[in-house]
Amino acid sequence: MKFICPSRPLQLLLGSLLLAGAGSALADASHHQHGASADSAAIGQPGSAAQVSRTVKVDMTDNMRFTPASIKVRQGETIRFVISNSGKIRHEMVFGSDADLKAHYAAMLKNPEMEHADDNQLTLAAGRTGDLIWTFSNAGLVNFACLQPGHYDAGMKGSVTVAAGKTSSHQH
Ligand SMILES: [Cu+2]
Repeated sequence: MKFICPSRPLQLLLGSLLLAGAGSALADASHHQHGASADSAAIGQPGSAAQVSRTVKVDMTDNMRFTPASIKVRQGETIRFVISNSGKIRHEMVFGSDADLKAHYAAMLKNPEMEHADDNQLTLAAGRTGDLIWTFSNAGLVNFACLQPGHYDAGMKGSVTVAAGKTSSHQH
């Protein structure tokens, strides 16, 4: 099977128009790179099993919802998310800023076969359950979503509210 990229002739056409000096209006309509990338450290970092303070169960279903979709933690907590896919199709839980998730989702839509695996996500086949351990080091909102094509648009997203202040310890 042979694929022909439809954007290529257009780019060539645009290029020749620009060279001919007739392309200023078209140049304005060309794609602009979204430069700003959120600081990934803001959402926290992978945690270790020894640090886990709490387990939170999250269920993913084919009606494109996380249950619960709203989770509250305290700054400094390390949470073991026990994530289940009780649907019949693949789902995933990906942590990120809203901007990062949107950008990642757009990339997934362009390339649905893209395999993506990272510390901040867990992709599960139908019926599977898995763990993701995450340390929430900063107060604020950490978003999560399923970036499988169509799922994010259908509202498969949620958030973790990280309350300010370290969890109390018994240091003297
Ligand atoms: Cu999904």
